[in-house]
Amino acid sequence: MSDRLTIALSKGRIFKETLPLLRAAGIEPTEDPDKSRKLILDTNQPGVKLLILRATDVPTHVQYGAADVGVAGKDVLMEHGGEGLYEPVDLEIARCRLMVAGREGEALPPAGARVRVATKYVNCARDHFSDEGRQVELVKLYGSMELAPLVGLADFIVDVVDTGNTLRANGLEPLEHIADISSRLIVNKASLKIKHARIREFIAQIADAVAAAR
Ligand code: PRT
Ligand code: MG
Repeated sequence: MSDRLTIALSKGRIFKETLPLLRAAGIEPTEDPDKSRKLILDTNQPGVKLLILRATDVPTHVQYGAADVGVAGKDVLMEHGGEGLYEPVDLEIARCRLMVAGREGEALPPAGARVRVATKYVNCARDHFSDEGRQVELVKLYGSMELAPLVGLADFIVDVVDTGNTLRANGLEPLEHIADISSRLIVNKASLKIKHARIREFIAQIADAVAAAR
């Protein structure tokens, strides 16, 4: 029983980039989550299952022990707060940068001026701007943040940026760097105690695979 391992993942880029790391740990899903409608996927190992979740829900499932371990972007972890979670390995995948962006040629005004910022990262944005001594009005969105400055919903956005193509395509430009982002292996603290040997082995296998991919 204590050998069972439930792994929380999101589909898309995190699933794709985690797959080779899981393979190195001897774990192969028997189905492709982008083709299956199943939310619990079996693997070649009888005790190992994958939960397919929204990226932002991965830390919550691991925090409450619905999954023993998971893979989540540092952006999602910073926003979540990370309570109840160990974060033993930087997987060095799904890299991007958390940035402040705005309309091309429009700088942030001096601190003191009221600005409105649209983002799904309201906690990260609040912390960042308060470090700068700025009071900002935050508008919580769940996606397509790049649209907000174009339609007058906000002056600036906080979002993750990879190539910068999405910003450019919408007449926006990056203004401030908040954090370098990559995905992390996260572990439920109680699981680590109860399934110590199995999870330690899994962490070591994943860490070795990350080092080998470097
Ligand atoms: O898509 P969904 O709303 O379901 O959830 P999600 O966007 O949180 O999940 P997903 O799978 O898109 O992203 C999962 C994780 O991948 C994020 O939490 C980040 O840690 C990481 N990551 C790496 C990225 C990107 N690169 C990225 N480019 N997440 C999102 N993007 C988006 C960004 O929001 C923007 O719209 O891609 C666009 C920018 O890309 P460029 O290349 O045009 O700059
Ligand atoms: Mg997305």
